[in-house]
Amino acid sequence: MTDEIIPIAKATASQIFSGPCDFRLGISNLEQLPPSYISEIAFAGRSNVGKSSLINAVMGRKIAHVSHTPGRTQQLNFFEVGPHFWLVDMPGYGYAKVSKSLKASWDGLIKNYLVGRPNLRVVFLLIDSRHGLKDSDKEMMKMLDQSAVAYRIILTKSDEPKGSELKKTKDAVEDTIKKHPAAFPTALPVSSWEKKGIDEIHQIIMGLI
Ligand SMILES: Nc1nc2c(ncn2[C@@H]2O[C@H](COP(=O)(O)OP(=O)(O)OP(=O)(O)O)[C@@H](O)[C@H]2O)c(=O)[nH]1
Ligand SMILES: [Mg+2]
Repeated sequence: MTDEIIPIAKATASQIFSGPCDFRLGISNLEQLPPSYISEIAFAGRSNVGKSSLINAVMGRKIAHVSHTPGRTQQLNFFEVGPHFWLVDMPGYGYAKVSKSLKASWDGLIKNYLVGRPNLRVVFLLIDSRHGLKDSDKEMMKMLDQSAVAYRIILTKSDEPKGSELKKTKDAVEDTIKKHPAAFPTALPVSSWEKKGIDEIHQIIMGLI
């Protein structure tokens, strides 16, 4: 049974993820938010965790800006994936080096978008596999729980830590997420550089749209 179903799902995923994908708009305040008529999938996480890189890996092309310098993505950027769904690249949170007022404005934008978007199907909450959960991640998880937004933890840059270190971080993260009602109970390690975990993300998205 499973052998019959998986190839069909994969063919559809490959059509969708290699089909058209266009940058639609970047917004820095919620009044510019487009109407919510199509499913959205958002990528959130601390600055420099690898959100834009993961969006590029998921779409198999360079659409989102990547930078060594934290704080590169400064708006909510919306990408339209054919007629199927929109991907949302978010500014990072927890970046200490921007001014207090800019930080407050990004945090407000992120928070208000996440809690007020009925067509938001899931938030991929990215955690750096080298560092594990930070206080700012825990605050974000609490906020997502309170607003009943479904989220899945993704462990980025899994090409960096040793296998044993990665397992330790994954176990610790999963221990914590058990206590968070809106979180999917397992954490998915990915590497945008090595294209690991990308098929799994395609399948998760396919299950939601
Ligand atoms: N080792 C490794 N580094 C990665 C990977 N993905 C991204 N990076 C690096 O991490 C840095 C940040 O990547 P971005 O994709 O710009 O991260 P971001 O979360 O969008 O950052 P902001 O927009 O500033 O919040 C860049 O130097 C990337 O090359 C990965 O899979 N493995
Ligand atoms: Mg970015």
